[in-house]
Amino acid sequence: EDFNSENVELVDKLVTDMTIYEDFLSDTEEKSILEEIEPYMNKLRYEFDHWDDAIHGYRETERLNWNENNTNILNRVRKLAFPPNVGQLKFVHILDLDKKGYIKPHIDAVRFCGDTIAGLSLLTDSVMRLVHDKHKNLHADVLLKRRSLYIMKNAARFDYTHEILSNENSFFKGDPVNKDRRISVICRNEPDPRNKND
Ligand code: AKG
Repeated sequence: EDFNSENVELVDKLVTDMTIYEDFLSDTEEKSILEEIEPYMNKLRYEFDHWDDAIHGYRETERLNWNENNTNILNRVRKLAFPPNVGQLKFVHILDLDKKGYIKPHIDAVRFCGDTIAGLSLLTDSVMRLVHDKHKNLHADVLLKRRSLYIMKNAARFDYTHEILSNENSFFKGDPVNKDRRISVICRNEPDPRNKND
C-alpha cells in the first residue's frame, strides 16, 4: 500500500489521539496504589490457558473504592482524560500481567466503553503496538514506561487494534525492552448508548 496523503492524515490523527505522559506517577504514588491493590490481586490466580482470550497470563479485577490518597491520583487521571460533561465508568479496571503475559491485538468492545481509555502502567516498561484495523501497514509501537499514563481516544481507540507485546517481542527503536510483571490501572468512560445492543 502506498504511503499516500490519506495515510498521512491517519498518522496525524493517531499522534493526537494517543498521548503518553511519562512520569505521571511518582515513586511514592506508584507504591501507594500497589499497597492498596496487591493484597487482593496476589490472592487471584493468573489465567494462562484460555485459547480464546485476548489476554494471556493475567489476573484482573475492578475496583470502586480507593483510599483518599489513591482517589486523588485517580481524579488527576480522570481530569486529564475526560471532559467535565462526560459520563465515566466508576469502576477502575486493574489488569495484572505476569512476566510471561501479553495482550493480543484487539479493539475494546464499543458496548462496554466510550471513546477514551486512560491507563497507568505500574512495575515495568512495556511496548504497546497499535495497528490500523483496515490498513495493516499503518502501525506504531509506543513505549509505555513504568509510571507513565497513556490516554487513547477516538481514532486510536476505535480504528486501531492495541496489544502489549510479550517480553520476547518487546523492542523499541531496535532496543530490547525488559517487560517484567505489569499492573495497569485503567479508567474508561461510558459507552455511547447507541452501541448498547451491539
Ligand atoms: C484492555 O483492557 O483492553 C487492554 O488492552 C489493557 C491495556 C493495558 O493494560 O494498558
